[in-house]
Amino acid sequence: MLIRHLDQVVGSAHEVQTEGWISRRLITREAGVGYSVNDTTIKPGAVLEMEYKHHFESCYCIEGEGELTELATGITHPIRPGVLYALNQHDRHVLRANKGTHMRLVCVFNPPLTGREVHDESGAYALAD
Ligand code: 9YT
Repeated sequence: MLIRHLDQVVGSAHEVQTEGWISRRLITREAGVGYSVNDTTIKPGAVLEMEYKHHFESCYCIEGEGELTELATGITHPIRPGVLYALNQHDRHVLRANKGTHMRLVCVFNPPLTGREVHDESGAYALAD
């Protein structure tokens, strides 16, 4: 069994900070369970365009508010605590956190992240070896 606390990840090599988000990778590929689990904070007012070409991702909102636009259809969904979205078709999307509030998401990736990924210019993460 694995037991982790966020405090062990904050400030470690498994915390990744970018302009728009901070991700704490609680479970990574090295755990050997086939998925990763991240506690991700989207910064207030951030607008992130992403397309996880090599991964499936589900995000469960636990704090804050924002919106998610599916770029294939233009449909926008409000995101608030209790909403889960699953990118089951590697959907290209734009995630926005409302101004004045961060948004906090629990994110699961398959295949699992190694712990250090940041987006490439297309909004994807490279596939680990
Ligand atoms: C929602 C989203 O994909 N944000 C970017 C960070 C990502 N969730 C991660 O690496 O944890």
